[in-house]
Amino acid sequence: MARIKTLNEFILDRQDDFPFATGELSRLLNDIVIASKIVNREVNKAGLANILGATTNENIQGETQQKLDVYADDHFIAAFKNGGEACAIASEENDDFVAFDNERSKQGKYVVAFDPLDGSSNIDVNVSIGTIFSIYRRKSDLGTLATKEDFLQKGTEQVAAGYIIYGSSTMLVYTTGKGVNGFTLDPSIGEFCLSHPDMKIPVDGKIYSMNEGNLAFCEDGIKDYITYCKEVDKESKRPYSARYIGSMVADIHRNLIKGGIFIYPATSKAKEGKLRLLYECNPMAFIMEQAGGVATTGKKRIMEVDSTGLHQRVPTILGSKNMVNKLLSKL
Ligand code: P6P
Repeated sequence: MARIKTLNEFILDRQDDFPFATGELSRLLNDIVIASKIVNREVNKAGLANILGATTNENIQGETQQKLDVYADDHFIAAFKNGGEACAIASEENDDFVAFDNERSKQGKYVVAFDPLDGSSNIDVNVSIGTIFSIYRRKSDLGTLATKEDFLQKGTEQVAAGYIIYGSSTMLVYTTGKGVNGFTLDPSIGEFCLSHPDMKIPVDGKIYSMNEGNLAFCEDGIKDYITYCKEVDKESKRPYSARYIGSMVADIHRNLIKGGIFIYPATSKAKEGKLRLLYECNPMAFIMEQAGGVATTGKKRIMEVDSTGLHQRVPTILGSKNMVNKLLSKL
């Protein structure tokens, strides 16, 4: 039986991937691991604890905050603040970024943007949800308070990105620019263990993921592509399957493994689409490209989009190369 490799061992083994690495990024990734285990514990028993349901608060998106959202946000922020490797964070649940004003954190080399619990509208119906994170080197000087410019970097500047999916099992999938690796949490030992080494998205697929309720408000090229997916080919085989969970982490994770395309485009109601560049689209784009897929706004590579705001939205098309290229041919 092959020896189990834990995420901690994997991170340490790969530390040499970073020239002049002195372990800070490894420790930052471990901070994420710790927080994800705490969140996982609560997500798994959300139905029992009085942690289900929504608070009376709204986040900057105008979305009602689910109690687990707030719980996850608090614990990830605490992990980053106590870990000392990050000098600041930006979160979907916080209007502005949070610069940690203590001497140790001000020496932190990194900033982290994250969505603590993406897909949270699915919490009460027991559908998979996830955490998405994106890590940048700070631009501001060590020893000073972080600035907003530390976050307003192109996706190509990310040093690491990943997600945790709280589903039938809990997995952590991440990249540091040297491929994508997936780890499954073994509850019996409380460790994430390497289960999906060197993940690659199939170059083609038969799954398209889109909220077709928005189709009437999309440009004709998107409509044409969805029509193409539904056309019965000459052998009258059913060409494609529609799979849409409404939880980005779950939809992307499935397509990463099986092949597919995820589409959240601009509409006449939302000119820049719905998904956020900083803590949803850029990290997922980094993962997708590192796994051999394509990540585009329909006009340009997502990771080349200029970052102009913490909660900036972009049209999002992610997935198997051949499927994305087919869609792009119709735009
Ligand atoms: P819609 C969840 O709220 C989220 O941010 C993503 O996880 C998901 O892909 C998308 O929004 C779903 O949006 O409009 O289809 O409900």
